[in-house]
Amino acid sequence: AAATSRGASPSNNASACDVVVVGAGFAGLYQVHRLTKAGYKVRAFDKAPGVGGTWYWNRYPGARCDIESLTYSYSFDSDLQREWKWPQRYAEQPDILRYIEHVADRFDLRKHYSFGTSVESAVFDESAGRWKIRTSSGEEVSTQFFVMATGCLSKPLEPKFKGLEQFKGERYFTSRWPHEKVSFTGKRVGVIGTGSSSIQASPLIAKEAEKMFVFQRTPQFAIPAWNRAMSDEEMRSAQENYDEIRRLVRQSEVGIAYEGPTIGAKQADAEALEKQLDFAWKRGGYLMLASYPDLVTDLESNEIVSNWVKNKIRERIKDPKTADKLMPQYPMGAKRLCVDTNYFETFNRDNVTLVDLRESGIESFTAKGIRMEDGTEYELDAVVFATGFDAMTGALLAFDIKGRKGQSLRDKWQEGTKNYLGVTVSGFPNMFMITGPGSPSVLYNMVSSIEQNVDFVFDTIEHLRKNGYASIEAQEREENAWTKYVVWISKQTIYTKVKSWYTGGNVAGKPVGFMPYAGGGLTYFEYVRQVVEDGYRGFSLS
Ligand code: N01
Repeated sequence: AAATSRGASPSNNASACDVVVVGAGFAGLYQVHRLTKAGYKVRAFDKAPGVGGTWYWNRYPGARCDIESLTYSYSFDSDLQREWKWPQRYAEQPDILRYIEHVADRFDLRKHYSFGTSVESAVFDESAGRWKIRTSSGEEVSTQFFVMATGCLSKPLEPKFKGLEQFKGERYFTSRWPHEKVSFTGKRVGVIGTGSSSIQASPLIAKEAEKMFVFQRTPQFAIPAWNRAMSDEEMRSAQENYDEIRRLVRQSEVGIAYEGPTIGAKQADAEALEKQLDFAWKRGGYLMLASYPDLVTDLESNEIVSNWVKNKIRERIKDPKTADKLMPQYPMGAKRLCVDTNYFETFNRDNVTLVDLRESGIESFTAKGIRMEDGTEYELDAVVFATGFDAMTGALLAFDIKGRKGQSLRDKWQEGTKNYLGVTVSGFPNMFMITGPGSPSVLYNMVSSIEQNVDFVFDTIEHLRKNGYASIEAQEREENAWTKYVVWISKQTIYTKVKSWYTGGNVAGKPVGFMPYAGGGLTYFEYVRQVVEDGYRGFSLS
């Protein structure tokens, strides 16, 4: 099916299609599903040999989702959600991967993909009004539309440590974990980083290793997951009440099913505050940040809750000196809040040492381990890099994307991520990003924000087809206004108070700004709905 009745039409070339989708994670698969079901000719690519996206790569011990599985799952098909059984409250990586594989099979999506194939360049041909996509297999595909479903946290960050090449021990990245079991038994292991990945992996590595050293640059907040198996009864009840679960998700600004207080933390009296925080703590997980509605916008309220949480963390650590070192010193949630199982208790073990990089930094790697600036040496058999990602823009800028007049996205974004609605970029017609910078993405339940963005892209392509348009492009003026609005909103929040992957501050040389849309999912969805209702306000259709 040719996508539009007017404008550029596919040539007879077998490599021509309506839409190219990059990525086989939650976003890419759903996009491919929506488009192919409606008859579009789609070519899709992923550099991994299989589906799963982030859940394909992140196989480190303890990897699991920090959003409850009942909501961290597709809502687009009621049979799918009624039939699937989640074994645990927070699913672990193998279960999430199994779910994604099931979806790929159920909707027969694999046949549209070339796996093990990276996209190496995408160039907009202005005279033809089409994109030329070149892949690692040497193929060139001509397409009318081009969707980057490449994920927010998919380009690993590999910090350059002096002397790393000399190190003779084993090296692992949490974000590229081997498929076979890695054994740490009898080994001295160094873990670098204390973000979500390390917080999940370290307690399990500590159980195996002879000795584990955690190299911490910034202490993190973590809330217990209180993970547990889902009983048959609980799962059955959820399956029967899925409409209600999704309704609660849809009315929440963070995309998680919950109902919370309507006043701010600083307005609550002491007794009510204690009761609410105790309730939130016992419920556990990411929702601690939603225990009061003003925690990301009001520093005073945030401080009240941050201090309460720090006291809870302190109770979990036996040695007061270690506890001091593990105390976060920024507003809770400004860096992505972590969800843990026995993280802080891990530092009570005799075989675990916290190495505080604020006291002395890493001077270099040596053949045998790590030498610190103060001369201390740690002999290590293995090092685990849990050093995070070049988030939000890493995958979008990983290869050359060239729009009108040969302008590259890298050049356009040199000083920041200009975009319209987080889905489109002026100068790059018919190109879409799923959960790109400027959309709620990582501040919302990822699967739900993916579904909304994918539906928007699909509806837009359908709108063009039905109305005889060949092209859609964000107008520069609207793009500037949206970009300014995203920055303005971020400045009303705690998120800009600390360096993090949200701001780009974790990557040397990356422009620092706040990338996701922080105004809340509901507000964003309503904004996008209005744009569409106003006849795609801010877009040029031709
Ligand atoms: O990465 P991170 P992550 N020397 O960037 C440190 C999602 N996720 O992979 O904070 C020393 O959070 C760095 O230190 P600092 C989730 O959204 C979800 O853990 O920059 N240390 C930090 O401690 C999460 O937020 C799940 O000072 C260095 C750590 O490495 C996001 O992915 C599980 C360093 C990186 O932490 C990223 O999490 C896992 C250096 N040169 C991930 N460079 C769940 O669903 C970096 N660090 C639960």
